[in-house]
Amino acid sequence: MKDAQPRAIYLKDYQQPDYWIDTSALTFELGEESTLVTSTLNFHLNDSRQHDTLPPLPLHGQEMELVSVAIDGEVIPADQYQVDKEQLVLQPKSDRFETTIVTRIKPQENTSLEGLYRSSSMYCTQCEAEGFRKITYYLDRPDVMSVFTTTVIADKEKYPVLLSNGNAVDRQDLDNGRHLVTWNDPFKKPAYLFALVAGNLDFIEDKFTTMSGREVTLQIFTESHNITKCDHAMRSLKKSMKWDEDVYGREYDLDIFMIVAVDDFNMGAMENKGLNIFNSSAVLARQDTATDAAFQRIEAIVAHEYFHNWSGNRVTCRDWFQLSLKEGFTVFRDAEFSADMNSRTVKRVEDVNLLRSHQFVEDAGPMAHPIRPDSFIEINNFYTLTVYEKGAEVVRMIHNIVGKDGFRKGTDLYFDRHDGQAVTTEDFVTAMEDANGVDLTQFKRWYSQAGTPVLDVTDDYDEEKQEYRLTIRQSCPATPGQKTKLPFHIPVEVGLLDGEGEPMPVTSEGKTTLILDLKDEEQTFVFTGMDERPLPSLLRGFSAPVRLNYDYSREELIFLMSNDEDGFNRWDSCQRLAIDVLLELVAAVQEGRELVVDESLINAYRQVLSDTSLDKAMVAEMLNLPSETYLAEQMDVIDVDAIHRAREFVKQQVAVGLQDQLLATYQRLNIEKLYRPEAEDIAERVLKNTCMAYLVELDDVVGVELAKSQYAAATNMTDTMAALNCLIHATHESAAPIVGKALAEFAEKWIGDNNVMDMWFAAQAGSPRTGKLEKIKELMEHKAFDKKNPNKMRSVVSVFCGRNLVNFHDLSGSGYEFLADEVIRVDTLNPQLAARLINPMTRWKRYDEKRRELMQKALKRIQSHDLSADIFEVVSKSLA
Ligand code: 7MK
Ligand code: ZN
Repeated sequence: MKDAQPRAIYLKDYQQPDYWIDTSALTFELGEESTLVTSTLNFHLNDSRQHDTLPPLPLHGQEMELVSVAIDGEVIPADQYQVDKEQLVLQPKSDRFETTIVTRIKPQENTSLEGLYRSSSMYCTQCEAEGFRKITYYLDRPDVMSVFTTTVIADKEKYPVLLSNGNAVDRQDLDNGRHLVTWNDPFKKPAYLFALVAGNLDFIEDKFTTMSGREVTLQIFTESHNITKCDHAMRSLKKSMKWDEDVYGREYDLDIFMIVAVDDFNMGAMENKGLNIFNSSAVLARQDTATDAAFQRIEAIVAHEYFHNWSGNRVTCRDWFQLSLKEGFTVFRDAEFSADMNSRTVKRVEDVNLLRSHQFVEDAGPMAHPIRPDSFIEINNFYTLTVYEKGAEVVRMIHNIVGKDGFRKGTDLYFDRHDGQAVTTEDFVTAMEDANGVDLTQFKRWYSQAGTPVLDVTDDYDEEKQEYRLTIRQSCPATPGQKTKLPFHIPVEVGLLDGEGEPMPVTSEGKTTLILDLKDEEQTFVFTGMDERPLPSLLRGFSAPVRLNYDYSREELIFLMSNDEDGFNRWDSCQRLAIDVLLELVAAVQEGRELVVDESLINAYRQVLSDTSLDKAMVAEMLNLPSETYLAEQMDVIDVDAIHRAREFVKQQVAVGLQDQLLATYQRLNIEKLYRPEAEDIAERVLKNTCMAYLVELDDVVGVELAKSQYAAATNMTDTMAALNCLIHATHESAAPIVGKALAEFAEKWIGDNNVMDMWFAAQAGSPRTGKLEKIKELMEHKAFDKKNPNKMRSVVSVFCGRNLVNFHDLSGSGYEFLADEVIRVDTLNPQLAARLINPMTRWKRYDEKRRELMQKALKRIQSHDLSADIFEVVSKSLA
């Protein structure tokens, strides 16, 4: 343990600061040995706070050397301020004053990738949430907003490109081969949105004319060897700018918008004002280097960061407990954008899959928290699926409650009312209420209560009265610190199908779908004039982030699958059927019974494959068996081996049962075509490759031959990776020699491309057959591997521990010891990365006794080290 145990911070303790900052002028002298930062800040006293005398001014600051402090031009002697590892405390003598603080930092030694650091040949920053305090002493909190002017000085030959937020207002050549660029950002912003980049970078440029006719310059910067991979991000940016004007009436506000790609980055990307910094994996794409999934992810992330310019930057968060204010809202915005650009139902299915297989797990684990947490030890641990994805679901529910036009009225009021302010989730909901005249008091419990609500639905039909009654009971399991919960306001969208599969009217106007507002613990909804017993289609479009139980028979699920007018529920019925069949087989494996796959699943899949009215991407989604992670979620005691056996068995039986149809579908779709990363073409590829993945399950060369030829002929990375993955997973003996050769050739060809090599690493680390622990360790010694790089670590360690369940959970405990070693090593370099890596071990209570003990032991070993606040919080909450 560290000398002092990290302490929790509480939302209820929020207070405004005693001083505000009006302007921040920063000068960076980037040198080989160290970087000198000169900061000149103009403060004024916050009059809305009570003071008898002028309060002290504590400024955040970490890991830097204080060179000098002056107030209003007078140097302050060291006995007139206090400085320790976390802060510098000054004593102001008037209610308006200017500080000039000089600090020295060493970006080249900064491995945390927070603050100012180096990534390959360049300098870059990441300040959200609290990284700015590693650059200079400051009021590093989001409610302190000021106008920034930034001057960057560096060697002109090594760092010809010098960037910061806003508009470039000065450029000069200096002595000793150095040069200077000054940037001014006229919009007040908190320090977490500050950015600086210096390097020898190439860029592509384009223009966008805004709705009011202003011309904006768009630039994307990368190291020169990646410059041919920026076009897709540029197209995505222009689409995003147009969409935010069309759908939200939001226009861009500076003359220039820049994106920079860096290889070493903890997250996907960052919305710094006018200067977004991206993980290279979230920008760079060319048909031969990136898969369709990567193209779509890039489009979504570019949009997400761009949309933050309004939902996050123009209107920001008062404190970090409000993180979901900007993140939940912005994820909702980017999801709607992706739905409009591609297939709406497919996007919904992908998002619900992510929520159910990962966010639900988080909500049921030791780190469970409401979308607006009450407390945290380390804020970096709260950039979670709960804050982001569940947060977006909560915004979506508001959207559905007030309707599309009502939502737009609400956002117009919110942006208008709060432009230039740092606000709370409460303010967001109030704007929605005020614009629509609705009362969301009960609804707001979604912000304060953690855990995934459960809906138990029963029904009955009274033939005489021609009445159908749906009874819904809600409950929510206890979560840390919240034993009991009050009922939520849950919008449950439902429809009813008659015996022919036709939709029945459910409202007096004859509509066939309706939102039921569930507000009590138990409510019964009565439908009259029902001349036959209907089959209910429940929670259409996944209208609320809940688990829903209704006792469907397999026949009913198949019926819904082919007849429901709600596309999402057609998919969901198929999933429910597959889960039902799979869990039955898991039990059979555990009891040593013979394994037999219910023919009804195979018949259902046959029907899906031949349904030409369905979007091909939907067919692929329906044929996708639920992941091992999601199946694990459904069990009281997780049995990874039984889950794996059962799932492999079903895959193989589906392949046997549908062999001809799978092959025919593959051949029909495997045609030479110009590559376009557009929804229709992507759908064809994904369905083709799904069929191939089944065919390699056969005890036959046919699948292996297909994969081999596709691998040889592929002209895009989607087809290349799909074929490589099929070869890796194939069980037939003919695959082994081919896969070794393919992997070697692949590495030789792509050794210089970081993002492509990440896929090569992940493909091997995630395979139950090739990805044994020995292989994992070997991959980490590969010359293209970098033990400090987050993308590399995730592609091997996180993929192994999170997806390769049978090997990670090996009964020897070797997987747990390996992860503990890595967490301990990484924690000294990059605590944020370490905290993400440890995640799979935090769920130890869900496993059998032997594994529980082994994981607990590994966690305790981690706990015995000198830990960062990040790992301290995760480990202590997990063991509690
Ligand atoms: C997404 C914060 C940033 C986790 C998921 C992102 C981060 C963490 C991108 C970093 C973001 N503000 O835009 O939300
Ligand atoms: Zn974001």
